[in-house]
Amino acid sequence: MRLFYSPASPFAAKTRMAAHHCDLPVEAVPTVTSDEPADLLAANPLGKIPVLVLDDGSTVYDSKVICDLFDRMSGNQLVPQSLDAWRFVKTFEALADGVGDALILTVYEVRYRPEDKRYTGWIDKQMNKADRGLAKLEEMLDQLPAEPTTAHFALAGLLGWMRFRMEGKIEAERPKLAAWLDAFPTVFPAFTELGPRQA
Ligand SMILES: N[C@@H](CCC(=O)N[C@@H](CS)C(=O)NCC(=O)O)C(=O)O
Repeated sequence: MRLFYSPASPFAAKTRMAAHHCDLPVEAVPTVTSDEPADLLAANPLGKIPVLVLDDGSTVYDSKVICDLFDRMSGNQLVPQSLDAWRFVKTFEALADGVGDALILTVYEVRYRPEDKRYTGWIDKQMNKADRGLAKLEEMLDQLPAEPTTAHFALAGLLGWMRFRMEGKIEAERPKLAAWLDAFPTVFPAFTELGPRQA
């Protein structure tokens, strides 16, 4: 299996950590989405990473579906199967991903839009979504299962990315999440290698 990724992407890091946890062989293919390379667009018309290309050539996206596939391939090593635990983990994962989506839009607004065309009302709206989401994630943190799940990998991807894209924000505003991230490599040592890093 091949996985289109970039070192900074929180969503790609989530799927790479998940594959490692399940001991699934994945070849990581570095990809620059802003170049819109033909092989990426052929694999995912949205031009986003992560994308998984299976050995038979079929493609899988986005990060939630890739993680669900890994979960099925590994005999449910990523998501607990009791109804309540499944609901909690998948909702936590969706919230962490949603915070990432909102924050990435604020980054893209600055990166891709000329300064005189930027709209701070839009950035504020996305930032408010992210801030409400981070508060809720902090509230839910104690209920995470002890064993790593897709919720853990989504949160570690998000917070690891925030550490360099929004330096100081989690430490100043969400110290419980910051402490959780600091401790995560002791629970999952491969975070040091597979967590998001500034390209
Ligand atoms: N919901 C998607 C989000 C993926 C996403 O936004 N990826 C970013 C990189 S972190 C991307 O590919 N951006 C390029 C673009 O939007 O064109 C997922 O969970 O995989």
